Amino acid sequence: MTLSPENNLYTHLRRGFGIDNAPCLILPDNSVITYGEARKRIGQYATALKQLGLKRQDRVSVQAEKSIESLFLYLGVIQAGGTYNPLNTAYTQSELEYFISDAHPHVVVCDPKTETGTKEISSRYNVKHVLCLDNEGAGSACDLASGAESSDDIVAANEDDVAAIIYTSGTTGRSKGAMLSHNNLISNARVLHEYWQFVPGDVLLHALPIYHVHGLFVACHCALLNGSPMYFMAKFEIGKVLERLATSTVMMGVPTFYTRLLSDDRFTKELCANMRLFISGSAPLLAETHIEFEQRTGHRILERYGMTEAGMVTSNPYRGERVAGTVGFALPGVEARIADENGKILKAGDIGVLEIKGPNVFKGYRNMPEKTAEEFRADGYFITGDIATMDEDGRVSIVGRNKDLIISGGLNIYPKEIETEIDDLDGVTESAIIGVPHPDFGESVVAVVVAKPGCELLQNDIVDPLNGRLARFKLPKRVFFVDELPRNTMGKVQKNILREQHKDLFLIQSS
Ligand code: MCA
Ligand code: AMP
Repeated sequence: MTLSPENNLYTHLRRGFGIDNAPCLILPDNSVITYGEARKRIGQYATALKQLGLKRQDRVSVQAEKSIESLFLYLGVIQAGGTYNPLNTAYTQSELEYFISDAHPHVVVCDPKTETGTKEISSRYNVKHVLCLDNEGAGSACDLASGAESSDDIVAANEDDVAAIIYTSGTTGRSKGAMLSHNNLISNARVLHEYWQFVPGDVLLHALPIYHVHGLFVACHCALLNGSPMYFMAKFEIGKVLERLATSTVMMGVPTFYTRLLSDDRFTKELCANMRLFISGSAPLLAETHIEFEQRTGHRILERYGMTEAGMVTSNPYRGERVAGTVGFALPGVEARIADENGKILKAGDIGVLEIKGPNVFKGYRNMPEKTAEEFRADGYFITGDIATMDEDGRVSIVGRNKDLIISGGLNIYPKEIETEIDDLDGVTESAIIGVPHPDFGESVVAVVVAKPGCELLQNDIVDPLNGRLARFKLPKRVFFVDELPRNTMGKVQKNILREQHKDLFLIQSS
């Protein structure tokens, strides 16, 4: 293992950067940040962080809205050899406390609105510096960078130094910090850039959040490696996305982006004339969405599959058949197999758990060596927890999940975390959280609650106390009260029965 700037992710991204006056980011008001300006600004963040004493692999935890400054901050952390830890802006202060206690960051960057609370939490964990960035990219972090000299020096790294920690919710209630190395991110970025055939002239429409693998790594790294401009939007707003489509060539999105586009009459084939690629992932894309999209636009959405722990794993081909309801083939360098629960490898066509191996697979969960070990086979394959099948040619279809997980609008929600909070409420005996089909979010959260005898509870008695403890996207959209939960002979709650009972809840309401 050698320490070298060559092993730093930023070295590779910067080699892809366009010439200094080429556009890098195009903002909603049409102002343009060039690659030269971006490089200079990133170099200022790198210097500022080093002046704060940031050392190789020190963590910088960031809970800030998407802006050009938060993107430059990310790249500045990488250039400075630090470890970037983005946090969903919807997380509450009580959720934030856990992340700070676990990541033990050197620097925390938050929104000015939460500065007081974040400083209080940070002081309990000896965080050295708390800085701010607002949704316009203004604040003390930005000021600090503005006052620093820009440097082009890239800090030497080992290829398995941790470049990023991304928290994924845990099935036991505690979130796990997936540690992604420089090499994990470099290898995945390179493969995707080539597999999806990025070409000069590409323009990426970027409407995803940048606190997750999809928006931060998959989307930004492809564009930066290609030296392409990105239409950089704070969030997915249908009107703004429609405005930019005519001059974009590539869009990446969660299935909700595509269903929202389809439900808008202004979304036409003509508007997509310049587009070469629509990519979907993070949650299953319904085959009917794929078909309707092709009928409306002539484009076949390219569906791919990935996870925080491994970046992108499989993809439908760029040229060749993109089959609705499948996630395509293991990406070059990635090995995939289907196994039963004991690890016995199954044959083509059988249904089992998808296991994967490759340079994209993470180093482990921070501070959780046992949990990490449980999720790997002895021969190094990572057990994804997704139920899948693979045909003779290696094409993979995801058919379910072996983990109790809800994916709502591309965001993962672990029922256990919500059940634990509800079960603690006065008047509650127990609860079950299920995901049911939802026309906009794909799946939506529903609570089924057993009240204590004699307790009359209403939906608000359950949802209101969770507000402030859990991010709002996790809150149940509906609550049902029952006398008892259905259980099998082993005493396990039969969530499949509850899901079946409520499967039309949102579909009927919306029609
Ligand atoms: C917002 N809300 C949600 C969600 N988002 N509720 C359930 N599920 C959601 N995903 C709630 C808010 O709490 C709020 O409720 C209300 O909806 C409006 O909030 P707003 O922010 O205006 O919502 P939106 O703009 O309509 O956002 C929906 C969205 C967004 C565009 C689907 O959630 C989104 O951009 N999702 C993408 C997430 C993503 O990047 N996932 C990739 C993870 P209230 O009013 O009650 O407060 S990476 C990954 O999964 C792997 C690696 C992979 O394969 O990619
Ligand atoms: P995350 O933990 O946020 O990284 O989410 C990863 C999970 O999202 C995977 O384990 C899958 O369950 C799911 N996922 C991602 N892409 C797809 C897809 N194209 N089809 C079905 N599920 C997907």
